[in-house]
Order: sequence, then structure tokens, then C-alpha cells
Amino acid sequence: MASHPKDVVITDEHPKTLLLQKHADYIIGYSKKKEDYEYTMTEHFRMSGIYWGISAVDLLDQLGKMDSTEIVTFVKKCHDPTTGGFAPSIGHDAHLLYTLSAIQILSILDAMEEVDVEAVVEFIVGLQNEDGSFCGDMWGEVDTRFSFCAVASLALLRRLDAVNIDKAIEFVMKCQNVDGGFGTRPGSESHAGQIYCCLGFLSITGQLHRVNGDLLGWWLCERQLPSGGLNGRPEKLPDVCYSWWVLASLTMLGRLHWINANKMRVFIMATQDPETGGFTDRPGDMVDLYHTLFGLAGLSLLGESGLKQINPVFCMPQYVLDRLSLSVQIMSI
Ligand code: GRG
Repeated sequence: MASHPKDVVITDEHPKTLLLQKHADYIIGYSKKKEDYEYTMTEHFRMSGIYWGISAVDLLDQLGKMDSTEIVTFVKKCHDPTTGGFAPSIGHDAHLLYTLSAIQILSILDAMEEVDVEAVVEFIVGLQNEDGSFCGDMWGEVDTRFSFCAVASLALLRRLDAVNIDKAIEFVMKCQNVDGGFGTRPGSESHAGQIYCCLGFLSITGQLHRVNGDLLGWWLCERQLPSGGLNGRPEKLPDVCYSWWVLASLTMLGRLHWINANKMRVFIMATQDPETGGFTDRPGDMVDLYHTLFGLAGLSLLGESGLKQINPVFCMPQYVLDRLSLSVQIMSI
């Protein structure tokens, strides 16, 4: 029985230490099994899948085992010269989500010069609305995720000056709630994923001082359940991806020490699959690249040995940001 109605039980059967090589083998193997059902079914978000995979394998210090030429060729084929943005797969429509993933991939592989940067900048500029918000693509959905994607992409391209930053900040601040958190749009419920996006946005734009760190830090550490895992909002189940969204947010607020790191580590370790390698959302489920990156990224924030340091804003290995001389704002307490 779980000790909380919305929690899971961790037993002695679950892994307790980092199965580093199993994870590297899982990710490297994934990219080679292009005929597999799982590979085929993830085509509609392939660009992000590649970003999750190479970031994870880089954290494990085995990026050299990936075929970087094949990856850069794929990314270039996904660039849509009409809009200037990147699609998730060849022949799909461009979207801001996959544009950020593409830029992250090219930054990690140090291959940004392979694409028309000015066209990408124009794509992002064209998605900003009068109120400062951003649409994800031509179909008009507005979400604070896209505000983050826009400024993170532009920061990596060194072109933050291209959009109206004051208006963009005004919109994100309108999405802050009385509990200190942020939602998708003004008036929307606080959610840990959106909080990460808004804090990341405010960190990149140097506006973190506009957040009440104590209030939001408290809401974020209330996400920890007795198992040690974190949920994304009250009354929900824990999921290993929140060990990124929540821990990265607490890191930006300078309050990572407010959660129980030992219990967090136990939960993350328990989401590893010792047979296949990779991480799952909750112990016992199926692994995927998304949860594998965020499990490893959460452990990296906690200082797990054997993993490279991760940047809490860009969710990329820190050395890549150092190479670009890109620094981020962290709140001091
Ligand atoms: C560079 C790391 C990085 C991200 C790019 C797309 C994006 C920016 C951030 C996404 C942030 C986000 C909204 C994460 C939450 C994802 C998630 C698990 C959504 C499911 O939400 P619910 O509420 O599920 O349906 P729960 O976990 O509450 O049951």
C-alpha cells in the first residue's frame, strides 16, 4: 500500500544505484533501431527525441558514440526555408518546440554554422503577438512554453535583441498566480512544467527578482511525496520528469536544498529499468528517451557522480553554455 493515495511504493527490488552503461547502451541502441515500432510511433516529435537522446548520452560522457553527421543532416532536412523554423521530422510543419530542440542539438554538436540563422530568427520574430506572448506555430496556440522556447532559442543564437523583450516579460508576469506559480496563459492553473518555463524565461531575460522565491519555493517543495518522487501539481501522481521541472526551478530560485535530496535520489533510481536501460515515469513502467533525459538531468542537479553538470535553464550540459559564453541568472538567498 502506498502511504499516500497518490503515491507509489518503492521496494528493495528497485535499483538503488545509477546503471550508467545500461542507459548509454539504451540510447545509442535506440537510434540504430529505425524499423522498430517505438521508433516509428515517435516520428511526430523526432527532433525533441534526438535532443533528449544526445543530451542524455552527453551527460553520460558518451556523445562520441552517436553518429553526429547523420544527426546534423537530419536536422538540416527538417529546416523549412518557407517559414524559417524547424519541423519535428522531414516533411512535417515547423514549430517553435522543435526549433528550440534543433538549436539545442546544433549547439551541442557545435554545428550552428550549418543552418541559416537569420531565417530561424525571422521565424521566431514572426510568432510574437502584440501582447508579448508567442504562438508555437502559424495555427496560433499561445502558451508560456513558447515564450521560453523563443527566448532560449534566441539566447543560444545570440539574437535576443530581435524580439520585443519588455512586452514578452509583461505577458509572462501576467501568467503568475497568487500561489507564486505560473500557468500556460493568464488565469491558468500553476503547473511545475510551466513554472520551469517561466523561471527559465525570467532567468534568461534577467528578471528573476520579480518572483517571490519563498512563496514559489514552498509550492515547489510541496510537490515531494512520501516516496521521494515529485508531482507537477497537487493531487497528482509522481513522475520522474518533475525531478527536472521542479529541481531545475528550485535551482534557479537558489532553493534546491529545500527538498529531501536523499529521498529524491531513491525515487529517481527506482525508475531505472535494469534490463532494458533507460528511465520510466514511475517504477515498473516502460522506459523512454524523455524520462531518461529528465531522470539523468535531475540526478545531475543533485550532483550524482559519473554525470556531467547540467545547466538548470537550458537543460543542456553546462560545458556547451560555457563554450558559448552564455551565463544565466540564479536567485541568491
Ligand atoms: C528545453 C527541457 C526543455 C524544454 C522546452 C516544452 C518545454 C520547453 C517545456 C515543457 C514544460 C511542461 C509543460 C512540462 C510538463 C509535461 C507534462 C508531464 C505534462 C502533463 O501534465 P498533466 O498535468 O500530468 O496532464 P500530471 O503529471 O499532472 O498527471
